[in-house]
Amino acid sequence: MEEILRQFCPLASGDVSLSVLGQGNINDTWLVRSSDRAFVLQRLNSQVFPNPHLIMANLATFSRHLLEKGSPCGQRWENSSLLPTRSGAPFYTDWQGDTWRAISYIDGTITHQAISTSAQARQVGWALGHFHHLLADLPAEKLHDTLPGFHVLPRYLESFDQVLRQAATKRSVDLRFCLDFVAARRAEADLLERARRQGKITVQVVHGDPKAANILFDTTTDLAVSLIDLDTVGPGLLLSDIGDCLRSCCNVHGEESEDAAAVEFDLEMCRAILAGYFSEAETLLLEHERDLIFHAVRLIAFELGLRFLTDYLAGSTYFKVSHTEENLHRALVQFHLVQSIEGQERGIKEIVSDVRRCPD
Ligand code: GN1
Ligand code: MG
Repeated sequence: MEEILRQFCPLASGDVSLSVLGQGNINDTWLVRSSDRAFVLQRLNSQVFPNPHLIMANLATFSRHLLEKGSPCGQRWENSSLLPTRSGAPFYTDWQGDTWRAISYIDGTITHQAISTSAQARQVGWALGHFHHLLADLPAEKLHDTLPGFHVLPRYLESFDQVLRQAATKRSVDLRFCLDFVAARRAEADLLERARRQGKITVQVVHGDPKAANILFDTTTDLAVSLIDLDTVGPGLLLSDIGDCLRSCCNVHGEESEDAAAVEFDLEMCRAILAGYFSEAETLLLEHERDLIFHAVRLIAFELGLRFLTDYLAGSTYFKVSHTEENLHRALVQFHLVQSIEGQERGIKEIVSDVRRCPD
């Protein structure tokens, strides 16, 4: 680690403290503190992100854009940026071929693994809307697609089918539930993709992973300060981001809930998030796109469950796990969330039309 730290700052040993930051499913992250500086150090998962130079190029492009736009927005707002190595490179490759990079640390902030109040939920929506608003005039083709097929549900179904054909996993009760769940819903899975192909929905620069834990809140005011984890920022659908944010933040039990059957989609959180979003990004979404919000949240929860399930069947090589059944349990949590979303279709659609008429 000393060798790696030396790439980013001239530290004498003993002068520095390292602590694990966050609970990401993909990369490894630490907070590095010394007497005169603090920064975030990350080891990128090279299996998930095999082209680190494209990610760093994207980071540089949209960071420049955000810096140029930096107009006041009525509350504290900061964007993290890439810190080059001491020799001026955007990242460091170690002797094992792993990629390391440093990112600025936004002090005086915390993350919430799950959202617990509607004030926080409103802030979540505002922050996502603000992020979309800031990036709305950055042409999507200026960014590389770092994860081809990301959030393309029919592609995930194809790889699920392929993995399932080869899997020799014992069919437990939970696994059978998940397989039946997928079989019953796969026919309508290409709804958003079809609309995208027909040019009916907006492709612009999106975050790609706006889950609860990727939003920084000010430690004192509990107001949103930043969206972090920017590796998936790139061309995508506003509806995927909105859906993913609702999927994560309206599940107040959290993604790692022990009791999958107790997981629910919380309508009051949904109302507060959408009100916050539309207060900041009213004009970005077309009228008929708003009508698709219910499907966007339903489908992205289904997609994440399917991704966890596929990874479970493939031997958990994508998402980090601490035990062999973890990805199956995560899939169950998402599928129970889908059921709760489906059961509240009317309520969710009513909220969408309420907040569109009166975002405040
Ligand atoms: C992964 O980076 P991290 O761990 O926050 C995943 C997201 C999922 C999320 C679920 C690149 O995000 O798509 O929604 O786990 N990121 C990637 O927690 O696959
Ligand atoms: Mg991520």
